[in-house]
Amino acid sequence: MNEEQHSLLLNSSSRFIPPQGVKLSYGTAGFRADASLLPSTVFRVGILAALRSLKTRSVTGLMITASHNQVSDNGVKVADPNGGMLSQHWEPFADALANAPSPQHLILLINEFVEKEGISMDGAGTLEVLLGRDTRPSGDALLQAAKQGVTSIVGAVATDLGILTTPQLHWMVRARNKGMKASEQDYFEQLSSSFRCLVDLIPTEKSKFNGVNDKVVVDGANGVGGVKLKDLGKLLNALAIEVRNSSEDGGVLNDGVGADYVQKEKVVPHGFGSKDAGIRCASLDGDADRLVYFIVPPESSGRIDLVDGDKILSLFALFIREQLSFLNEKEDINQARLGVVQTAYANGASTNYLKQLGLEVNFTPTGVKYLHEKAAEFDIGIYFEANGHGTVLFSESFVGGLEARTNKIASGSKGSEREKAALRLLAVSKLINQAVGDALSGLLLVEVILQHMGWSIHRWNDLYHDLPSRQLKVKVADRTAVVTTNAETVVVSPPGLQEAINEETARYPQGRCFVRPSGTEDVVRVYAEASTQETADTLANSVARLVDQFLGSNSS
Ligand code: 16G
Ligand code: MG
Repeated sequence: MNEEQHSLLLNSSSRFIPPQGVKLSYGTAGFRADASLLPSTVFRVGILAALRSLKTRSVTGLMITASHNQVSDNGVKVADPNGGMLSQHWEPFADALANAPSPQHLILLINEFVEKEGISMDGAGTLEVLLGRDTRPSGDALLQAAKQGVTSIVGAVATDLGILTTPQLHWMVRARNKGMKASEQDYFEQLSSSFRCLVDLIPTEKSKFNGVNDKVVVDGANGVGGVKLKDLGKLLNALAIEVRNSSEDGGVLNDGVGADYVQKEKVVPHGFGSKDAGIRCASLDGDADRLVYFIVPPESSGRIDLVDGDKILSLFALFIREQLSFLNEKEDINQARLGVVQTAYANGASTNYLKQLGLEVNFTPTGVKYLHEKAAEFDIGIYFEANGHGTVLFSESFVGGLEARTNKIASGSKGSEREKAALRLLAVSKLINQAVGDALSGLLLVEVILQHMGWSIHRWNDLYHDLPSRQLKVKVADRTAVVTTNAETVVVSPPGLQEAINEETARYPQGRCFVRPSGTEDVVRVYAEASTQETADTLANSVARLVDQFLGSNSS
């Protein structure tokens, strides 16, 4: 690096000294910690995002959020030029940067890395990083730190987009690099116009949607998602959205609200209660990249019926499969490959259901980056985690084929069932966020599919019945002592643990159980499924004890 670059980095990084004794890791989805510990990390991730832009000669993104975690936490992650997660190949560099003890170490690391990667730091070309943050009070100061990191690389521009949902930022990075319109207004317009297009294509005999149920009530986790959903809702005629727990309502972010709370605790979020019995309700997480639905049963005493990511996946799969069957009726186009991707947390009943539909079901380890990568192998790949992270990916060649086909349809005419199916699939590819799972676009797709089918949330929820399950966490001395394989379903280390789990699981009808080290917390997680709630609980508890025995320390 030249003199100018060297002194720029030295000056700026000496303003951001990392806290002592804290080791940070990029983890499953970026750095997360108490916000007070993060200024130097965020500054350094700013440098990383600029270097990534330099390497790829494309726009990258940097998002400041700690998602569903408590309001005093914050976090930072990078969006790659295609709008997806940071290339995994750069994660070790992110860890090293964040933990470099001094500005001198930092510069040394950067020098080594740019040489290894063949990045020329000559200041040539346009480098740009788009910056966004959620509604956390610490977000603004951290965004300023990120800006200083980005602009420590000669020639790099930091564009502050202010408060956004995480998926909006990913969408904008992708759109910019594709040369498409990429503002927030463009995002809202693309989502709302493709939604309208799908509504217009609803078969007339099905369009008498159950009037009692024509409103969806959404819990915004007291975060950014509710605000953005209200803006989006203004552009939609065919759907009434009532938003509760929006950030401007004054509640605490993720406190007794939001998709993570609703999915894990299976209870109503604040602001919901018996008055909502039977109504279609949904919940977003703090940065609006997770979506779950729920029903408040009559006389529920706080419990809900959860309609989770697995059911959203099943609904999407059913609809897309139906459209593909229309499309493939006359065999003049190649059969499209439709694949679904789940993790071991997917309820066994959902996997059975998807297999019964004749679909190819694939499994990956937990974390969006793994599911996304797998789903991208198909013409249409649908992925969801049970916790509500997920989206639908369309290959470029498949979309190209749909475009060619729909261009032929005379304007004004909606054509045959096959042509309508092509138009619908094309609209889905525009409605659903192709960069990353997005609760807002996911919600619109769920809503329009329910209208298309003429289904209530109850009808949807009855697609299959979840097997009872239980999740526990075990605090251990060293969670990295647990090493898994086969999409986290089999423990390879410590030796003997898997055999012991197998032996225990075999004693329960429909028993299934796995353990894995968390990617975000210092614990080992246990998941168990069985034919009754009682036996699922017993299996989970027994296996938690086994983990304890093999690894030592205390379970909770
Ligand atoms: C992160 C992941 C999520 C995963 C969760 C698992 C992203 C954007 N988020 O929130 O996909 O389900 O971690 O947490 O990838 P765990 O490893 O602590 O169980
Ligand atoms: Mg999130």
